[in-house]
Amino acid sequence: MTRMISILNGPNLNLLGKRQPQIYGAETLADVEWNCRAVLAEGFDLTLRQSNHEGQIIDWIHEARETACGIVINPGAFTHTSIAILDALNAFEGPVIEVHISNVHKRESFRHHSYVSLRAEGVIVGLGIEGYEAGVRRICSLVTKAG
Ligand code: DHK
Repeated sequence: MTRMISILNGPNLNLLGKRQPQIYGAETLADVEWNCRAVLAEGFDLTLRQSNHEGQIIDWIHEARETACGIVINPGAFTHTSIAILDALNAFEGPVIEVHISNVHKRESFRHHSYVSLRAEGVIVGLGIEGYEAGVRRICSLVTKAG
């Protein structure tokens, strides 16, 4: 049976490739999906989605309880504000990897705290969109090891 990885993206990441390319780079979410598909282990598949709405992201995390073996999530600015997304992730049983394209620790202090990090098995920051590929690899490895 194919195991699904859910890649979730929060607000403003629909503009990836267009907004502040000096911070977030020139590549788009379509590039992220393409690159992540290239590193999938055998027997795994993925979906990549983005929403500007907190409730939609929460609904997708709930859906993942039934459909996904792991979650790679870049919650955008909700990282720093959303206890509700943390609670939803706490209701998901598989591994969670948190990704930030930029090095949030080099930026404003309000970006240094993450609610999601309280739940995530791993946190990847500042690797550009390669962070998503690292997240997908890690989910494949953790899920395979868990059997
Ligand atoms: C993306 C955002 O939209 C910001 O709100 C976060 C994150 C950082 C990123 O680096 O991918 O603070």
